[in-house]
Amino acid sequence: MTRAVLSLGSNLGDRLAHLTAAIEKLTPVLESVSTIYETPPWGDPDQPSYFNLVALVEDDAATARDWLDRAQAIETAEGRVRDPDRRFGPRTLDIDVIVVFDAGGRPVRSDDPVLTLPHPRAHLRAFVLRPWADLDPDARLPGHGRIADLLRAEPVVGDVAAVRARPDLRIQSAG
Ligand code: PH2
Ligand code: MG
Ligand code: MG
Repeated sequence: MTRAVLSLGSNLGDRLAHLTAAIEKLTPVLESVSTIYETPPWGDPDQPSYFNLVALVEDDAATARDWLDRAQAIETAEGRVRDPDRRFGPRTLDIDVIVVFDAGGRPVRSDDPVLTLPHPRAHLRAFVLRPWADLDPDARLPGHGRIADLLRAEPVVGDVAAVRARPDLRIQSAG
């Protein structure tokens, strides 16, 4: 059994529909899913706000690479088009693999630029940490410590107030 923490985001088109479609596709491996948060765009301010959530997934034998391949297949199905000139630009659906835990519960470490694990910027992103804390306030980001502590620390603490829970938005899961 391997487990992964996935960060999902959408800020183009029907944001709720893209997230809903992604969660439906993940249903067979889905352990839990956070509330949706509406979040200001990070890194490239000239774009609409995002809907972000975090999902915990688990599967018998999925490798870290398998989780990335699944994430990218779902992005493609939701019409993701990559703009090489706007690394942090708008997107219909983004699914980032934040951490993978191997069968022994140990975090997988990788410095492969295609899939760096744990995700090298997750500890700086309120839009990842805040929904993750909903699911597991005691969770730890390997190399950085407890999520709850990261949310209170510089430089994230200033961004947390702008990350707004949207409990009015519900993912209607078919499963
Ligand atoms: N993703 C990005 C760039 N900026 N900002 C927010 N709020 N949420 C995101 O998911 C996001 C972003 C690139 O992946
Ligand atoms: Mg991303
Ligand atoms: Mg991505």
